[in-house]
Amino acid sequence: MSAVTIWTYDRVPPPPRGFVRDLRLRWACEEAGIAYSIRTVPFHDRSGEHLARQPFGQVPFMEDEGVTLFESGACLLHLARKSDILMPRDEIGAAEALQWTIAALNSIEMVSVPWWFLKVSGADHPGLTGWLASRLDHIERVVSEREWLAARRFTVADLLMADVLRTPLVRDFGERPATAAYVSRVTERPAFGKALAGQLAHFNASDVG
Ligand SMILES: N[C@@H](CCC(=O)N[C@@H](CS)C(=O)NCC(=O)O)C(=O)O
Repeated sequence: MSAVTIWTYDRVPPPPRGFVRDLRLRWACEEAGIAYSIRTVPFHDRSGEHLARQPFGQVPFMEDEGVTLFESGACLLHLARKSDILMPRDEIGAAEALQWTIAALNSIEMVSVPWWFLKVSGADHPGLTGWLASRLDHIERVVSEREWLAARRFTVADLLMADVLRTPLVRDFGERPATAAYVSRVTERPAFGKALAGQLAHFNASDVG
């Protein structure tokens, strides 16, 4: 039994397989060589123990030797403390990685999630669309000037930013070649491939029986 346990749903429909946020935690563990096991909560019955561990009835959440955590960003930062592959040890590199991790969540995903949610609901909001375009244009400039967000090398910030930016609707929203190259560069990492394969195998197995 491994020390780190990652919780996800027992099943989800075909989309969003490959995009459920437990993938972020799997990916971080794969990068850092941290052994992990997967446990599940029911997709259709979010109550009781699930709400005690994740107050919004979402996934992922995790456990690590008595530490229990929800919010994928918090889980990633917790895992990143265990490995300098994810988080540089020097003060400046660590501060940069922390800054860009929060930026992925609070400057990009904070806009991209409501945007795609309204889009798939058939209720496009022009103001929100313009706001997202502006944020994506700024990221396009950033990644056209540097290969990695922090510390001149891959960190947990790239893992999270690439995961936010690889959302299909976001990828299809305008031509941003530096961002496309950045997302490819980060997701070509073998650890991402293993995490993705693991999540797909998990949800595909739930179709059987
Ligand atoms: N801010 C949360 C968002 C978690 C989240 O949106 N999880 C999705 C799966 S990727 C979910 O459980 N959605 C169902 C819901 O929101 O009810 C995090 O990053 O952990």
